[in-house]
Amino acid sequence: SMGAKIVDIRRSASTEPAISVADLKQSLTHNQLPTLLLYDEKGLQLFEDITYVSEYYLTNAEIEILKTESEEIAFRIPDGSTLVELGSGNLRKTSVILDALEAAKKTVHYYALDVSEAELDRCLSELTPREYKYVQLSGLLGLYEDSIDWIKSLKSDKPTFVSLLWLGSSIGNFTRDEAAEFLKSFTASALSTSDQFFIGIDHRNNPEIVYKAYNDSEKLTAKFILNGLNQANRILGEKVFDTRDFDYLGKYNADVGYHEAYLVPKVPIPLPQSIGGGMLEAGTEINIEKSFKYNVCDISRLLDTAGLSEACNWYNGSREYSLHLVYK
Ligand code: AVI
Repeated sequence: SMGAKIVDIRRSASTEPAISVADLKQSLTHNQLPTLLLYDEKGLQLFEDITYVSEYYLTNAEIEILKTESEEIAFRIPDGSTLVELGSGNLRKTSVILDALEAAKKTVHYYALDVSEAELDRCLSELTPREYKYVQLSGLLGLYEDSIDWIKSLKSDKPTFVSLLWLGSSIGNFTRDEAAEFLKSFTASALSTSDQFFIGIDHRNNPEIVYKAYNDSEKLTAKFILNGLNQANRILGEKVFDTRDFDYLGKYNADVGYHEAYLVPKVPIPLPQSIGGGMLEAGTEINIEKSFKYNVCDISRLLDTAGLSEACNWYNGSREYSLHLVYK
């Protein structure tokens, strides 16, 4: 393709799928399915569609911060350094930062990490008409975990200052403990003391507003969540699940501060032996996603547990969302 170079950094490139039949079987015994099922090529596109829905306030709130603070953010990213974005998805938010780096004449190598080569290619090629002179663009095909080893080897080849971007409230799709552990796994093995992390975090906002963000009137969230079943079928090698047989159910739990997305069969679904056989009863609530929200205490606890210090934070005007710059 004409786009930027894409490097496959998957540990077991193409030999082993990121989600196995055993993973599906295991999670179904707990009435769950892996969240990663949502992110096939189609799922990444559906999520992008969601980011344009006004009820999904997170993206606009984040873009507002990035636009307001773009000079400050560019100032914080050193000349000659490396910028890696975890789960880059659509690059319309990132382009705000890249444009600011270019304007500041900073030579920075930007790497977009995501799980679909086709989507990486499409999103990176949307940036190439900008013809950056200072900013260099590349793609990394792989999972979050794969990027840890990749950063380690990048650093051992040639010492470089690394900034990680983890935007879009992606941290929210981990439990609070998992999020802290995940951040620790970077700081423990891949990051040096001077390196830094930019993390976008959604807040425990008005419950009604959060609920609507995940239960939009255009029903795009429902489409996005139901599409997870298509990837499950591909992994199973047969059409076990028909999306028309399922409802989407969203619940916001303000006490614990998370939204939960469920798939609910409308009719009994026979399961193949490979995932345990038997029937998935109609009405069973199968959780496929949690979206954790953070208040100020949740954030400081996260950073304490992860052993990170905060250099700055920026809030959007209505304080629904914040961006945090942290280091170890
Ligand atoms: C990607 N992730 C942060 C989104 C979220 O808000 O949890 C995915 C999403 N799920 C439903 N709508 C959007």
